[in-house]
Amino acid sequence: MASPENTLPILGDKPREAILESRVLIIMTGGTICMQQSPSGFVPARGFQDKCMARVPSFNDGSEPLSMDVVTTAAGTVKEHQSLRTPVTAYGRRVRYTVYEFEELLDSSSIDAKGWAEIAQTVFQNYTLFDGFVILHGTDSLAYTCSALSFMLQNLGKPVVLTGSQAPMLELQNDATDNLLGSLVVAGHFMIPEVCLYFNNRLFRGIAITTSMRTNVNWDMVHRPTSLDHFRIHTNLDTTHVACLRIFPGIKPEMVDAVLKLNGLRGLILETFGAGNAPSGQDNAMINVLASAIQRGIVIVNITQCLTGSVSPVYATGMSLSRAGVVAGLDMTTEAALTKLAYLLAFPDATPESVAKDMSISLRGELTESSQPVFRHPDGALPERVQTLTAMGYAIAQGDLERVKTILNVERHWLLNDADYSGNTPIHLAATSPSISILHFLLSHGGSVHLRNRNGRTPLFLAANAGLSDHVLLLRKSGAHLHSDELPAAELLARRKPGVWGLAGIDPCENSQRELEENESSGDRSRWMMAGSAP
Ligand code: ASN
Repeated sequence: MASPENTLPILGDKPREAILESRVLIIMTGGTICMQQSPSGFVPARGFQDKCMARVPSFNDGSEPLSMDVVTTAAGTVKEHQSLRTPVTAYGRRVRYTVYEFEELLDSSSIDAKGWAEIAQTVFQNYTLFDGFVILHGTDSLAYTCSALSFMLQNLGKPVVLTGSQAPMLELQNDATDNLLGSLVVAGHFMIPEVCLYFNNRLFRGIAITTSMRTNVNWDMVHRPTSLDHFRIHTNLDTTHVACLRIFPGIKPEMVDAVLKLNGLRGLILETFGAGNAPSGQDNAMINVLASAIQRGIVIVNITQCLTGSVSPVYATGMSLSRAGVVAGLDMTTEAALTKLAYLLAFPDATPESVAKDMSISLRGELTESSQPVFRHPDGALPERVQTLTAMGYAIAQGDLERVKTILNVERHWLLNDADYSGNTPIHLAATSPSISILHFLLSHGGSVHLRNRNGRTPLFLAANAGLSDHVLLLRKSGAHLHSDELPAAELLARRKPGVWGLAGIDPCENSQRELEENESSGDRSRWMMAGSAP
């Protein structure tokens, strides 16, 4: 496929391709990974970047970044941060990163909804400045935080990778180094727009195990936002009116009733046996207790205690639970179910019916709906892959929406993230396609607006460069912003020919030529991003 890009100025003495690097913000919340021994046992310690990363060659190639990175705290205060770079990875990029430490570093057993909100706010405040985020966290409540963030971060377009360790990074033998390096590589290289957990060389979906990986990403399993909307956060979870109860042999209906009568309770996760079974009790007493709570407006969700498998009404006891109005949580984990319930109940217009309905459908890939099609990975069948990409590129260039639909709909969603030899994804090509409806179609099927081609260009840059205002507006509406590395070139082009650059977030009148030169010479592009485009 031909590149749709015009020739652009090359900044500095190296071709842009040679300097392509990803920027990752590491958010340190605490946990064993940063802990040190104290008289009272292990406690979180500050100074992780200097103490644990700066002296390790795989985390520091020794090159000084030209500028400081700018990090905005959850409360909105802007702070300058020293950044470091990894050596060039197997994927031909360096990852430039900085560690931002929370004011209070926690043992994760103490985290609550306030801590989750602080993480979400920090990602939100820094969203346009970084390509991906790594959250360092303790392992005790890691699964809960992953699930909560999956619901709190809406229309997420960039990777958010959580990790931690069982042994502190400063211990001679630890699992922290591999977990951190792996997370950094995933956040800096793979456009997986989800909250993920990286541990022990495996990548998991934040709300359910998704895939094992080293270098192979099963792209068809990646959950992508399909609404044409900006990234936003929802930090209000109702964690105080939900509870979780594990069924055990001999559990009395009175015990379940006592929990269901707790003051103000709005939702209960019931961890049942096998495919969703619970003892029905003498004369159906258990079912009656559950049914009357549901009538009082309490949402009860059925989750299996088994590590794999799904709740399905194959047994009579399971059937009677669903007849009583208990929602089948299918294959959701307890953590996902509990945080999802807290998320849904916090909406001002939530009703027991609306919450019950949403609990059984997949919002972030947290459960497998039985009707959901299972996609097959192309297994790296190169010639077919290239043929399909070429056919797609041709259809986009021709503005042939029907053909684009046909190609994508034949189990080929992996195409959305794939790129031709110039690094252009279908979204890059659609950004300059004669048919805006192709761009609309690909975006609403989950194409990423944040991937950059080999020249480091985003689809937004290409659309603005081509002067296509409708394409620019649609991309902006879908959360696109210019990458900090593109801003000097965009400013230069906008000055020569304003065209539609204003719509892309560039305001040449606001920033004088002198400022541009100063910023280019100091390499401080982060500030341009802040002035140029808001999330
Ligand atoms: N107690 C620690 C925590 O969750 C455990 C760990 O990180 N391995 O913060």
